Amino acid sequence: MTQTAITLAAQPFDFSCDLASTALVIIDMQRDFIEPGGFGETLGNDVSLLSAIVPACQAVLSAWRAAGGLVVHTRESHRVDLSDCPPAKRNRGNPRLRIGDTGPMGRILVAGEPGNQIIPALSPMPGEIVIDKPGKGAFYATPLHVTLRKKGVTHLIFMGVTTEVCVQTSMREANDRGYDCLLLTDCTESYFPQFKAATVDMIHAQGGIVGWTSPSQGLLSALTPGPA
Ligand code: TIU
Repeated sequence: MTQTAITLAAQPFDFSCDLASTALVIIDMQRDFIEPGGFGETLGNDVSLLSAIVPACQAVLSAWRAAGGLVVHTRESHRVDLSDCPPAKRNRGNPRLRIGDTGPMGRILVAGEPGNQIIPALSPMPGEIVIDKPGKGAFYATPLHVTLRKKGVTHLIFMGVTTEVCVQTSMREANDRGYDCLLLTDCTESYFPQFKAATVDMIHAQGGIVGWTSPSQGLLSALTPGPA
C-alpha cells in the first residue's frame, strides 16, 4: 500500500498515523451486546444506548475500506465447551442467563451462535481480520499482536463496545505493546454514559497516558479530503 499520511485534531493533541501502518479495530459489535436477548441485556442493561452508534461506525468503516485500510473485528466469544471461560467469569453476579446458557439468540457468548455474530450493518468482509477473544482485552489469549506485527502495524484506531470494559481494556493492552491508539468518541458507547465520559477523559489525560480521543469527523475528513 502507498503511504498516506493522516493527521487529525484530537485530545490531548493532534493524532498522526500512516494508513499503511494503521488498523481500524472494531471491538465486539456483536448481537450479544447490541440487540435485545443477548448478554448485555441479561446483565440488566438497556441495549438501545449501544445501537445508537451504529451509523457513525458504519460511516467510518466504509470510508476506511474505501481508503484501503486494514480492518480488525473482535468478538467476545467462548468455545462451545466453555473451556476458555473461567468459573470466575461465568459465575459472577446474578444475570438472568449466564455465558453458555441458551437464550433467544442461541448460547450466550458462544462461538458460532447467532448472538455471537457481528451485527449485519458492520459485518466483516472477506480478507478482514476477525479475532475471537475469551477476555475483555483483544490481546489476551489471541493472535492479534503477532498478526499486527507481521503486517507492520504501529497505530490502532478503536471503535466499539463497551467503552469502559472491552474497548478500554484493549486500548490499555495495545498501549503496553507499543501501539499508538486513538478512540473515536462517537463510535463507542457504554451502558453507563458516565462511565463512557470518564473513560474518554482517563484515556487522554496526563498527556495521553493511554492514547488519543476524537470524534470521527476528523478522521472522515482526513480520509476523504475535499477539493483544495
Ligand atoms: N465487550 C464488552 O465490553 N463486554 C462486556 O461484558 N461489557 C459490558 O459492559 N458488560
